[in-house]
Amino acid sequence: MVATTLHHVQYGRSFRVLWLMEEIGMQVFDPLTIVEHRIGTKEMQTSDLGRLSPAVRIPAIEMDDLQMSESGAIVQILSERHAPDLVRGPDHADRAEWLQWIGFGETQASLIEQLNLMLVFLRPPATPGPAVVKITVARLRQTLAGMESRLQPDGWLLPSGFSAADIMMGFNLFAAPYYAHLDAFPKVQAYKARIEARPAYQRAVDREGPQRFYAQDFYPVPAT
Ligand SMILES: N[C@@H](CCC(=O)N[C@@H](CS)C(=O)NCC(=O)O)C(=O)O
Repeated sequence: MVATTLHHVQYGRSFRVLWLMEEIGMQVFDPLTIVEHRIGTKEMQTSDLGRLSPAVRIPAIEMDDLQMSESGAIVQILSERHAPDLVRGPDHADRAEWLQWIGFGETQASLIEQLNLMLVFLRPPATPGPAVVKITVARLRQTLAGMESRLQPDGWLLPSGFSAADIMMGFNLFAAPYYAHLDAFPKVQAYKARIEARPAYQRAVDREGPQRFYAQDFYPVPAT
């Protein structure tokens, strides 16, 4: 058991860490303190998050011997320490793909983040530029198409099955449908359903409760 503090924003990238902890077993991270931050306010900047995260962002984690930020790195190190079945080590045939998908998680998430900034955080009189939103949605759809063409039939990202790379996509596939309809990506839709069927994912969702970030079900590209 390792006393753990997770710096968190509801359904933010720290959801990846929360879901991974549920997959590992919460008893490992006992006692667990979850520090809830208020995104989009000065609270994050004035908190002590900067001590842990060079960019002052969540997730950040503190354990006995470990202080770190960056969700991909946290997911990788916690899996290596506590869930070797979720790791594809240096000798594994899926090693390169495993690392690629962990990195891809952030390529896709950064597009969601840009859309969050433009369509959720921006307050009048500031307005998002429709052309930039349109390009960003197209780039997000490109990442979904890239997943669609590579997903294993009826499976996960890797031929060898469920891994920490899939856990990176929990945040992404929660948020992406607010900006891109998934109907055009049936394999991604089925993959999302497989993620949501996992008991550990469901326990993480129960912990989070109903999302409070998005005020509408879908954010279309603003009219020019
Ligand atoms: N690459 C980082 C990105 C972290 C990140 O941007 N987190 C967002 C929440 S999902 C955040 O803390 N945003 C606060 C801000 O932009 O001020 C990671 O994967 O952990």
